[in-house]
Amino acid sequence: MRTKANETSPLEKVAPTIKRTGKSAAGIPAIISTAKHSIPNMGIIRSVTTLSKVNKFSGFDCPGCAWPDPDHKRSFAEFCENGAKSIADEATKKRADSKFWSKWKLSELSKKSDQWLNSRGRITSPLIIKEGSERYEEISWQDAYGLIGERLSSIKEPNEAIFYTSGRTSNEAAFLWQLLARSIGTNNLPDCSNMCHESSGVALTQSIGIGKGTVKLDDFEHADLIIVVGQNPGTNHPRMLTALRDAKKSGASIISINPLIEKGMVNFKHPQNPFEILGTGTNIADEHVRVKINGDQALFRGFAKVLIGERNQPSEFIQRYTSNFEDYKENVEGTEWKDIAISSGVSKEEIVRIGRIISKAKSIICCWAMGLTQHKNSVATIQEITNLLLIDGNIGRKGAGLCPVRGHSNVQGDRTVGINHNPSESFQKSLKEVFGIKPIENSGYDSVESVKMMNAGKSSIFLSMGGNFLSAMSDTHYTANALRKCDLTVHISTKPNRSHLIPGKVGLILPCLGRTETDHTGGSEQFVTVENSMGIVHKSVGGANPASPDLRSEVAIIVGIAKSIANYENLHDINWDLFTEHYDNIRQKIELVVPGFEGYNERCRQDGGFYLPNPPRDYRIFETETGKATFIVHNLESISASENEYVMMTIRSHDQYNTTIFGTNDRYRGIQGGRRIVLMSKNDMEKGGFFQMQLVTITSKFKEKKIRSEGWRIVSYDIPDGNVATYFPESNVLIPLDSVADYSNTPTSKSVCVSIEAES
Ligand SMILES: Nc1nc2c(c(=O)[nH]1)N[C@H]1C(S)=C(S)[C@@H](COP(=O)(O)OP(=O)(O)OC[C@H]3O[C@@H](n4cnc5c(=O)[nH]c(N)nc54)[C@H](O)[C@@H]3O)O[C@H]1N2
Ligand SMILES: Nc1nc2c(c(=O)[nH]1)N[C@H]1C(S)=C(S)[C@@H](COP(=O)(O)OP(=O)(O)OC[C@H]3O[C@@H](n4cnc5c(=O)[nH]c(N)nc54)[C@H](O)[C@@H]3O)O[C@H]1N2
Ligand SMILES: [Mo]
Repeated sequence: MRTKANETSPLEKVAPTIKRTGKSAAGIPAIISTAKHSIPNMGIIRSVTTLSKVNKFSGFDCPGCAWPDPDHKRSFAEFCENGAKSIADEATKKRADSKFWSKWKLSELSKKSDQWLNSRGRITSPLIIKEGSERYEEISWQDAYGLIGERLSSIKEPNEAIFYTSGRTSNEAAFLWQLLARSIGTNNLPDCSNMCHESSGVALTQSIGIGKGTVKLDDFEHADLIIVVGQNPGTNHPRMLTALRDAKKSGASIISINPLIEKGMVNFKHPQNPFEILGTGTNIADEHVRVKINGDQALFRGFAKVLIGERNQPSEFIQRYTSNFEDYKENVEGTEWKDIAISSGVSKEEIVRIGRIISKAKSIICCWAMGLTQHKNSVATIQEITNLLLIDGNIGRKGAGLCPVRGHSNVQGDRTVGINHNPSESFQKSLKEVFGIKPIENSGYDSVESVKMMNAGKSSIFLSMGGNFLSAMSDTHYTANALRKCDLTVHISTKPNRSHLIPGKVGLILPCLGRTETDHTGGSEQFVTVENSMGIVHKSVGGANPASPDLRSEVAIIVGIAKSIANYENLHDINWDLFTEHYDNIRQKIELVVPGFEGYNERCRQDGGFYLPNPPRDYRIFETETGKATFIVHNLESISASENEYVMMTIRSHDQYNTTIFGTNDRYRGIQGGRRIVLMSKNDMEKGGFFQMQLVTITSKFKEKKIRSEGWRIVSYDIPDGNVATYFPESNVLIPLDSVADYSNTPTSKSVCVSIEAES
């Protein structure tokens, strides 16, 4: 038996310090921070050459986020502080080589922090941890493929295997990954999207017939009102602040809806514009609505009440393009202001005041991210917002539309090319025509179901294309249990993370090339393609030398695995070698299977790439059941904690990329040197008898289940009473696996009922 490894980062011994924050976001501190993270990792020359290639027509796509690049004009430095951190993290000169892995027992490694683990550097060669062994050791690529092939060939039922995907994976690799899974006979393709924008996809598909947003970057310059809900762009999509600033210059107003006043929305100084850095910066948000956690459905119902009250009759758009308006209207009119105010935490007067601003606006864009998607009623909330925009036809015209802002840089592309546990009939039909793969009747497991199935012993092989499933998923201890029960876990990764420390009986780590690196698979220089948040597919080509000669591309690894599997008929009918000869051959197949990719190889080589079709945006065509955009009606809901309990959201600090921790500071929120903190209002601190930096234990409650987590510290913060905030991934231990969003099954990472007690 292997010694049990710690499933989370260790407790922190020292309390963080609180610093007064500056008046504006970005500016000089952002430049200093970029240099601080880039130079120690990459050195000066590599920093300048690598960073100069980010988001250029001839360079690589920033792995930081999915915000689009300008269609035409691109500056010398088309990246942001946090993009630079992600790039430096991948292009680091440090190495977690096989000597490192053979030196440490897993149980010892697991006592180190997530930040320490990641900062060991790039993984350089394939590794195996054998049954009962305490350490990883080197293995050859051929032996690793052979082992995976042998295990996949010997399963009795295809659903015993699970193929997870994180959202950095290119279109080419993602397409082959799903092809591999489906040729074995399973739709078990959970992905990070299940924990991220799944609720947006489900909601929008029902309402407007496409699971994506309906705006282009250019629309921002033509909008007269932009609403940013449940999103912290200053940290997570800094380049979006440039678009917001430019929109303001063209006359748009901006409303931010968030329990927190996030710094980036207050004042922004463009780090690449010397006049702005020295000047006073731009105030981004004209209005801030301090909604309480999960109060958005009610809030948007309130706005709708104002709009519907001010319109005499349904617009031409409603009559021509939508269905179910009368139902919706009745529902809105029948909702009491009292209920709206209680559920949203915002007064009727304030909602009416903001509602009138919305009512007057001619073209509205609404942007959102995780603050909306990770609650029980997320799908209902996003449909409520869609309804509001439909009232005045704010979809399918210039300067207006829905804008779910994606996270991982290719999470949207992965879905487009088939990473979906629940594929459409037409997708499976095309796979049959092109590859002869029989459509699989049942949907596969999403992330939550995968954990259940591994725990139940029904799935025993977990293969992961990137990501850090253990730390990203809810209910960390239960998820760890699931992974430990597997016969085989395989992680195709660039950097060490905690998932590697909780292998199955046998565990493999297969190191791959990252975005920044050159890829010579098949003997010539290859590039990959990605799709950003606004449906633009474009190429990405790395320029740096690979971190180790022993790395392989994600594409090459998938082909290596596929070729080592013995007994699947569908799989053997596919000429896998074709794909590693040249990636154009993969793109040709994608073009045959996925609509909208006509002339893929030619069009992706054009500067800036090409837009995928988006019928609601381009033609006001809504491919829903009724053929119209649908006002979908839900009962009003919001989470409420009982007396002496709090509703907790789990958010990102400024120094992390999801589960990758770059540092322990959250500059914009003024927290330095620690992550195990609970943001709490002054009132709640007084009421609960807590003092600043007090050590507390948090207990979450969901149905019958209670989970305790120790070693957190209270930090006084401007947050609505009754609400608290902690950082993920540390707080994922507290989110019960069964606490999920209706319809999308996304863990409710922003709605957790907790009690908090002082530690003695
Ligand atoms: N630097 C950096 N960039 C990133 C990432 C990263 O970790 N680091 N992650 C990437 C990924 S995968 C994603 S999905 C995105 C995430 O980008 P965000 O969604 O901006 O990330 P979160 O920190 O989860 O922030 C959620 C925001 O929603 C607010 N919020 C929470 N609950 C509610 C609510 O009920 N209502 C409202 N109105 N607001 C609420 C919080 O106060 C916070 O401002 O960023 C991407 N970009
Ligand atoms: N409580 C809570 N939990 C959350 C969230 C939350 O807000 N709160 N947010 C959720 C969201 S929005 C998301 S998207 C998920 C993120 O879930 P994941 O996508 O699974 O997690 P990441 O932290 O992005 O994955 C980081 C790892 O990816 C690997 N990696 C990096 N680049 C590459 C590459 O180019 N190729 C390959 N093969 N591997 C690479 C590295 O080894 C690194 O350690 O987490 C979710 N979990
Ligand atoms: Mo995400």
